[in-house]
Amino acid sequence: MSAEEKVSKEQAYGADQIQVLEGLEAVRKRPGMYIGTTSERGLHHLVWEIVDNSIDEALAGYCDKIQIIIEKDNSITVIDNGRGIPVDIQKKTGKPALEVIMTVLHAGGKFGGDSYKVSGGLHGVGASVVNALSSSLDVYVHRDGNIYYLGFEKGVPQGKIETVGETDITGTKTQFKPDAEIFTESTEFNFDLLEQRVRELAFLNKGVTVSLEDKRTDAEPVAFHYEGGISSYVEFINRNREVLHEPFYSESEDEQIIVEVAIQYNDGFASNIYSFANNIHTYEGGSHESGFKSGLTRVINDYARKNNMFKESDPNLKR
Ligand code: 0RA
Repeated sequence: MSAEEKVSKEQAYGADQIQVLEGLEAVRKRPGMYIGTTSERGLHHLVWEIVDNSIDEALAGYCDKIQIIIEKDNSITVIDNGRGIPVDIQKKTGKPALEVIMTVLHAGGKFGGDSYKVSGGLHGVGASVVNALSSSLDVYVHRDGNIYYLGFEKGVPQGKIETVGETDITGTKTQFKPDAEIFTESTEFNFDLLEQRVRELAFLNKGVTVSLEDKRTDAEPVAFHYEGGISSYVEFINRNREVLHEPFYSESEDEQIIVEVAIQYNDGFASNIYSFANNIHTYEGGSHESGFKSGLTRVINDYARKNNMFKESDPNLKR
């Protein structure tokens, strides 16, 4: 590298650093713009932003275990057995991928790579926002036989990545403590609230074990793992009802869009449809849900007509 090249590279690096610091400052100044609210809900949202990255690693096929631990001091540890966040220097930024993921806003789409972030939190803003809103955040990466460490305070890296040991596993461990200066209402995590979503994530991501442990109490950790995925979910929803059959299940893919459906009728007359898109419960439905309803109604009507289950004069079933 020539002297000029070196200077221009250093300037680019300096400009980059300023952008990062400005980004972190923007998040801390208006956290609501990034996580919706700094209430209990926003506090818990931080957990899902970190867990989503592990879920994405699971969706990519590299991770089948995610552990969430509420520590005694109400910090949160998330451990996955994925590939480990890359620590090598990125060409584009001249910085380690790990540092970029943890400090650059919207390093979504995913982490500036060519794959897209699939699992979405409510706002899908990523680890850097959690980092900015945490008094401390520590990442340990197990990768290539080494354990790498990088620590942050209020999003700012406290040094360079260090090698702190050797390992024969791969994965990422992130521990963060939400900043009490930001979460002024409460920095205490609610086990039941976390457990509900942990169970849901396990139903929605079949084969992935998601566990939750509360070190503030001496309760046993809970772990959820459903080989049946959303089929297990409908069985769970119907657990206190008379069911009429085993769940019907179908999965298909078209133009990289994967659709999964599980149906199980019970002896009641109320219909409950739960729809999700990218792991997010779409409470108000949408074209995915209404399209499904129309399709199901049409198929049932066609079947019933063809098999003379209606009288000629009977109207079709309505959706
Ligand atoms: C390999 C490549 C990339 C990310 C990861 C592994 C990875 C990230 C996280 C975050 C939490 N756990 C993780 N485990 C693995 C980058 C891929 C890309 O840029 O598309």
